[in-house]
Amino acid sequence: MTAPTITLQQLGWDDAWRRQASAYAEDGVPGRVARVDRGICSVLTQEGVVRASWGAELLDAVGADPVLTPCTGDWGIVKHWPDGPTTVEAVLPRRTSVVRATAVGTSVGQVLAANLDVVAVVAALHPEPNLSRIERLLTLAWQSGARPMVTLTKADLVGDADLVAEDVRAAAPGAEVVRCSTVTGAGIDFVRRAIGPHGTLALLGASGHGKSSLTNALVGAEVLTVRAIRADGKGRHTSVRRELLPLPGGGCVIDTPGLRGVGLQQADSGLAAAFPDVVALAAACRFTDCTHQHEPECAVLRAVETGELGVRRLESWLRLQREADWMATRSDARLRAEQHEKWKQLSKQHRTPRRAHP
Ligand SMILES: Nc1nc2c(ncn2[C@@H]2O[C@H](COP(=O)(O)OP(=O)(O)O)[C@@H](O)[C@H]2O)c(=O)[nH]1
Ligand SMILES: [Mg+2]
Ligand SMILES: [Zn+2]
Repeated sequence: MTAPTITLQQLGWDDAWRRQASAYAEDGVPGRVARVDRGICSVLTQEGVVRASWGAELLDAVGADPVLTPCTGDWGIVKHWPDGPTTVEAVLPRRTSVVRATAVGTSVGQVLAANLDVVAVVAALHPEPNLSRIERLLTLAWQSGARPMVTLTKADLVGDADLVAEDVRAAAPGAEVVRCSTVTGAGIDFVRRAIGPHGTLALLGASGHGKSSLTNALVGAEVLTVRAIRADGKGRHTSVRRELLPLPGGGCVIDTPGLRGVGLQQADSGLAAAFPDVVALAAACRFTDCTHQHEPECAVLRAVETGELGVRRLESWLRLQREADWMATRSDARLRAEQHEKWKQLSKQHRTPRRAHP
């Protein structure tokens, strides 16, 4: 369903990427990963879409660090081998990426999408959006390095969209908040302009909030199945694949379906950017290690008392902060375990069998 005349530039290819690519396989061609299914990538190249498995060097790199697993939005070098197969030989270093914590018990992150210019948190206006959930996703969006945005969907379903949008703005300082509707078309042009002719937009949000509908509106065609629940509750069509879709006129959009829980991975800079109001207040606390829960002369608690800072927002920040701290401890623990393992290997090597002395 890809238009035949898409150029790499329309997908975001530029001189800086070209320079980086020149360091890799000369007989390869650049391409952008549109989707990944069980180790096979669909890559958009100058010649169209190619299906590629992973090259030997890439497999080694992934073995050493799973974060290097190719993902939607990556730029890679694709090679056609004379004997048939097509492989991704290398993935160019990501400029930005949305990373979430994977299953409990590991501290390895999962890259949801790479090389994004804008990351939009998608939340429906009806039923009323969950502000703390928006703050969590915004933390991820800020941490990605891309420009965060909030798209409030289904604006046609509510009469007080303005009021709700104001509440969301207070929970999203520094991010653009846009009301849109795929029914009336409101806000779609605004999102389209934010992407620009070479940009990439990723959509983050729970299922049912209108990500696929928004994607279809941007693409101008039914490229994704919009969830339809039959009266008997069966027959849901929800894709679970992350997919990069080129837009008419340039730029692309990545839908990230199937996000239930979104745990934070590394989130220091993301949290600071998502909560600049709390960070500024915290700087005025008496104790530098203030936990903002019971300490005297706590500027954050004082702001809650005066109504300058909402209790909900403070609790949301404390919760995310605790989670990020916990993840940081876990990754420290992983580092220590890895170092211990290396040390064991080394000492094994040096423990050469000694000849028994008589
Ligand atoms: N009224 C209205 N319904 C919408 C809008 N956008 C999406 N929907 C509906 O919300 C449901 C979920 O939409 P979908 O795009 O599949 O959400 P996704 O799970 O986030 O991809 C579907 O029934 C859509 O028809 C909108 O702007 N207005
Ligand atoms: Mg969907
Ligand atoms: Zn404090």
